[in-house]
Amino acid sequence: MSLKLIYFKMRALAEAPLMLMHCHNIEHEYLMSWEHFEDVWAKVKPKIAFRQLPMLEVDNSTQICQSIAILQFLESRAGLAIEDPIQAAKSSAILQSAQELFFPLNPAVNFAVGDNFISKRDEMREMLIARFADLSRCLSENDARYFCDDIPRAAEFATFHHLDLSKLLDPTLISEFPRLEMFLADMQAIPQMKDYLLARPELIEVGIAPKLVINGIAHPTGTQQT
Ligand SMILES: N[C@@H](CCC(=O)N[C@@H](CS)C(=O)NCC(=O)O)C(=O)O
Repeated sequence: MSLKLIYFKMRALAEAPLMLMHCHNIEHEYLMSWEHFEDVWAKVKPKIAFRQLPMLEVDNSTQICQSIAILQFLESRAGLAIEDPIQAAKSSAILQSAQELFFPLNPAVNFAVGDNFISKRDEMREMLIARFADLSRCLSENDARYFCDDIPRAAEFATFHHLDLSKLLDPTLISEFPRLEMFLADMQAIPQMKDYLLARPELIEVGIAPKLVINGIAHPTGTQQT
């Protein structure tokens, strides 16, 4: 089965699928929208099921959109799906709750600058702290390393991404939650995760002029080829 994940120059909704594929040895290609479609986003957008990316293309034919659907498909592909319906529902609830952190956290870190960045950061603080407290409580409720057991699944990769990204918004937020810090450390200690985090494009100049450093060249974040 061939898998192509299509996205843009952003550190956002492709992170969790990429981490899951790296950590669970799922072969894949990661392509920018303009590489895959050979056209500008404005022309591609109307042809995509929900007019947004990421999208996972399976065997050059089936297109899976919506990041949660992509993650759940990859989870099942990796043989990670939880059989017990109660545990599966719990894991799904955590995945959805983590993904709700996407907005406004991810756009702010990837795109907001100057006073706009500062005001967005301050406005979302209370919401982030409340959701971080929820996630921390879910982790503390069992004796396992992660939310259900000691296996990192979609819920864990999505949570990792948003918590990790929050450090670029305000590194003090996460430091109020030692259980979440421990979770991040456990995830970072997974050998393939370490490799992925070291190799991925660095996101620089957050809040000033955000750029991703791809193959040594700093590119402004966005949906356009540069
Ligand atoms: N609910 C969607 C949200 C996808 C989304 O917001 N994608 C943004 C990039 S992060 C996008 O495609 N932006 C370009 C556009 O809307 O034209 C998901 O989880 O996949």
